Amino acid sequence: VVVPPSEDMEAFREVLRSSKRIIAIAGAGLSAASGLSSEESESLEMLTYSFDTPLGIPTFRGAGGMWRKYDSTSLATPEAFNESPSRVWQFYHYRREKALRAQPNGAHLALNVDGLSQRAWDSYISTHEITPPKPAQPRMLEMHGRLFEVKCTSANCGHAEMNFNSPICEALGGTEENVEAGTIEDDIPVEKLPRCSKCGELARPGVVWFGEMPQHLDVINELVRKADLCLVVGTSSTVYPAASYAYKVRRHKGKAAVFNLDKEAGTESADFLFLGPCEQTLPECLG
Ligand code: BJW
Ligand code: ZN
Repeated sequence: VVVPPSEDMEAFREVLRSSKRIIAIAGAGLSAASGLSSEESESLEMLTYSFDTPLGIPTFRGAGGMWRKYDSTSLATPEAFNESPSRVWQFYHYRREKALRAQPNGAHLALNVDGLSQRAWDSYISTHEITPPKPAQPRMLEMHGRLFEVKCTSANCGHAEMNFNSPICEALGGTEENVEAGTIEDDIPVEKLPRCSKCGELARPGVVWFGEMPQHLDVINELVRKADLCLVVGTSSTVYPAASYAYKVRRHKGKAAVFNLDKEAGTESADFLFLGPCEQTLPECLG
């Protein structure tokens, strides 16, 4: 018999209070509602409650997801990059520009996990004039890499660095509209795409594509093995190994709670389900 997950917030809070090792798996849905307004970010209060706008960062799957316009294997694989670095770079340039302009939302603040969470946290610290405790372990592990890292494609060099330039190179500037429209053209010569700052070879985004090894797996596996509560936030739970973590935590009698717009996403491995925008449900449940 499959027991449907509970939506009882009080029961969840009880589990939360008694849990000692909590992990959260955050997917693209965490930032889906992070809008483009900058004036609104001035006060933290506003920043936390003002992002029910449709202007956000597109997810991969689900309503408005990028994989509805594009085939994931034509953009997020090493083979796609070899075939057309121009096409793949246009996709990543578009996403960099979106992320650069986005503001953290209530879910980032509640979880304090990614680049946007760091900004929410920094803003919280400066508003409240507190010194944060040093975490024993890194707060966040970016297992699928970083949009703002740029890596050399030459095995001899391997240089990697963070790069927040907008645009990342002249030739990519202005190509965002095509990506949005679903019509990327393979028209940028490879010498005009981002190049390694050390050796001049072609550079690639520092993300993890299908078929590549996710990062920090040793630490992550250890955290999963010991976790007594697993929060699954804004992810379709379709990409492995991340999609298996909630199941693994439950297998050793830990609990799992899903925060998603879609009642089908990952809920076969959940004790709790909080259906709705995570920028609202997470602060409510964790706050
Ligand atoms: C909201 C919301 C709001 C919206 N509030 N919710 C068959 C079986 C098993 C595995 C495989 C298999 N065939 C191939 C594989 C392996 C493959 C895989 O899993 N493929 C599947 C498609 C089947 N995996 C890999 O290749 C991985 N590597 C690997 O396996 O290495 C070997 C290995 C062996 C043994 C052990 C360990 C490793 C690598 C995967 C790399 C994925 N890369 C990407 C791109 C990253 C770079 C970039 O940013 O472009 O990662 S693809 C993309 O999908 C991205 C994401 O991290 C990943 C998951 O997506 P996510 O985050 O779940 O987003 P969405 O869009 O799917 O979902 C958004 C959700 O949010 C939806 O549910 C919405 O409803 C919800 N939402 N707004 C709450 N406001
Ligand atoms: Zn190089």
